[in-house]
Amino acid sequence: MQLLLALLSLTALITSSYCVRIPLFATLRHLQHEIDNLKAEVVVLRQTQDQCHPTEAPPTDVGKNKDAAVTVNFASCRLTKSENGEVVGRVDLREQSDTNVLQLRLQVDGAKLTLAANSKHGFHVHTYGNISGSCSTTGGHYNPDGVDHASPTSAQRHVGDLGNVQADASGNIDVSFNDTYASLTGTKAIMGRAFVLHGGEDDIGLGGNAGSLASGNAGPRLACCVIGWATGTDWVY
Ligand SMILES: [Cu+2]
Ligand SMILES: [Zn+2]
Repeated sequence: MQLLLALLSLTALITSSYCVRIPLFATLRHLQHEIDNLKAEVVVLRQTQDQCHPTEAPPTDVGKNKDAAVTVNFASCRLTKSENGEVVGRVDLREQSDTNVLQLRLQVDGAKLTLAANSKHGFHVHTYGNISGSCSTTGGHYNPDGVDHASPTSAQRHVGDLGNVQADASGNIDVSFNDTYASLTGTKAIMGRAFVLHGGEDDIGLGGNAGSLASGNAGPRLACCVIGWATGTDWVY
């Protein structure tokens, strides 16, 4: 409206006499001033619109990476005879990051340990990965929770409680099994600790005495090994 009035004034001035030159210039300056004001308002309006409707693209990676890369870890060790360090077997392990299942395979040459046919033997993870002084230097069952000895399927157990393994009719051991409590990584990690194969059967904490609640009365430590990382190239389950 102001612009219209100004234009009307300008027209009137142009059609009037030469002596109104000064008011004409004043009106032109006023017009220029109005135009500058309008330009400033347009700038402010554009800025406001940008704030209400940002021009940046919204994040496009929302919801992606739900299936993070699955990693698979392997471990292995060679079981050595407690009395002389002779290799008598091996333990192989595999664990996949998207499960809580630790896969184990234990193979023992029964003749080297004179295992009886179909005999049962306690098999545990002991605390220390030190077999420099035979298997006697591996400490007790790995037990970070400070609870009693039990079976692998008990709600509460030593992390190291893997129960019993059984020899076949020839006295050899070749068993594959899973455990869902012990792990290669995290707070229940057995890495760097020791497997111990015992001469007797583990009573899984049901023997009714202190030895049962501590270690299952599984008898002498026949063979052991220190758990270390492996490539998995010779993994067989
Ligand atoms: Cu043991
Ligand atoms: Zn135990």
